[in-house]
Amino acid sequence: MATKTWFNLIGGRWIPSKTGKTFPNINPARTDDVVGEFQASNAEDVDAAVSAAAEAWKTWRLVPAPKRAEILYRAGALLAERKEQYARDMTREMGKVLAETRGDVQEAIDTAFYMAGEGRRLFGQTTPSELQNKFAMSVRMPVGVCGMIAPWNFPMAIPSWKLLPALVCGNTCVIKPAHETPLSTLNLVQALVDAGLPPGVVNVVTGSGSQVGMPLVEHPLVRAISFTGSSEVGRLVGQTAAAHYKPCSLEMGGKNAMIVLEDANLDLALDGALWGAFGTTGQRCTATSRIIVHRSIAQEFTARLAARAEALKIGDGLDESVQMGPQINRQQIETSTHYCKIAREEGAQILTGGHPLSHGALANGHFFAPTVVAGVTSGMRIAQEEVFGPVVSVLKCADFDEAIEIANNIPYGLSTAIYTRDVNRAFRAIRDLEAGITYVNAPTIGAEVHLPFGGVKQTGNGHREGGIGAIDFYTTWKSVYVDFSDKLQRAQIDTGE
Ligand code: UN1
Repeated sequence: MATKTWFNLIGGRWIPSKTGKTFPNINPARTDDVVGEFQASNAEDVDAAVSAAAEAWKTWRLVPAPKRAEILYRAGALLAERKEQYARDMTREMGKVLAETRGDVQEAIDTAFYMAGEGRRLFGQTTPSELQNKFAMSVRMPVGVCGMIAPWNFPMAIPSWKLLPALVCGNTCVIKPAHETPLSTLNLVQALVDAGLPPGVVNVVTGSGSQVGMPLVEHPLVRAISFTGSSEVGRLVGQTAAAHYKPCSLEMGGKNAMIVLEDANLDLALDGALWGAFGTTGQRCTATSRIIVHRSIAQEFTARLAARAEALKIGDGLDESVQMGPQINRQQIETSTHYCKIAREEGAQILTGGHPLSHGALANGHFFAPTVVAGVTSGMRIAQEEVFGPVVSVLKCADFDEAIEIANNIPYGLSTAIYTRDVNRAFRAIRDLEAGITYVNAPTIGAEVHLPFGGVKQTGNGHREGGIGAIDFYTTWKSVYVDFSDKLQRAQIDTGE
């Protein structure tokens, strides 16, 4: 079968890049399977897309928000109809198992319905004026053209977190999907187009970070930037946006801790650890990558975790019986391998895994064995740096206070979890864990779309996706004063004294 070629969406037309070049999208479970050819775009394509978005903004911003929302409702319904196909496409381009890619599409459906609901809210405030016969209020205004750069690990959910709130607020968008997973973003945008989104309101430009991402961040007509990805690239994006005084939302790394206290339900904690560490092959910024276990139960917990990790069925995520798919590419396999080597050199013990898998049906894919590292202490690099693979470290703690101290002793602050049946300690953990998200008796993954998503410290720069945080980012406040006194009234001066 001939490989299908996919195009950029610019001004409502699916068109090739000005470069005339494409790049292949490769299935990470079987690298001889090419999902499609995608446009290898450059700054010229970005410029065309931004111009189309700027033109479309003139009318889109005037469409009443509840009407904009109707398009989101229809898009949500279309995504629900197409869920199975889009999930299969996603497993093929990204690798995670079908149950998870169905969840990823579901997250976009949830976002569509939630953000459509916001179309009838977008509340501002009315407030008394300090002067007589004067009315004061604040209203949310759209920002303008928004530039978005998405990661490959949630190829539909995360683009939906960016596009859908931006749209309901009256912005127009140019999105660069991750180089590894452009199809899922195109699928999401196809649903929006089929739902009646006017031309130019969303534009998609595929390609690399340097050729597409950076020109998008730098473009003078782009008013705000939303980026999800590595801390390394995020720093560059943030600095560039700052140089142009653009609001910029960065969502980056994590080194998420799960605390398991001595009174925890151990079976439950094990289920959580397995899902948190090896779901999405550990390639979530919320992945459980450190488990801090009370020393009295550490031996039993670690042995059982290693046994369960070893028993996971690894393979092509399109096979319903497979529990963990491949990593996204060769480079990620090298990173996982490298960190296992570092852990050994630091004196930690690899209880299971620690190496790529290439036997039998796994020969053509980027597979890595689920890995449990024991004997880890908080200062080790394996306990400090993000691996973004199926590698989890177990650390011991003497008590609750030490557990919190270890959990907080990292540069990141995205997600955290605590397993305990003691409500007092659970609430202290909620208060004391330095993170944007804390779970009690559940693993570090599983955020829902109507709550703020993001973190503290080097995880982000203070913005939130999801929930009302997204509406805050994609709108700007306008304060409005209406003076009906028919005379000049001077604030702070005509005080009536
Ligand atoms: C990510 O880890 O990059 O909470 C996003 C979760 C998902 C989203 C994760 N709903 O794990």
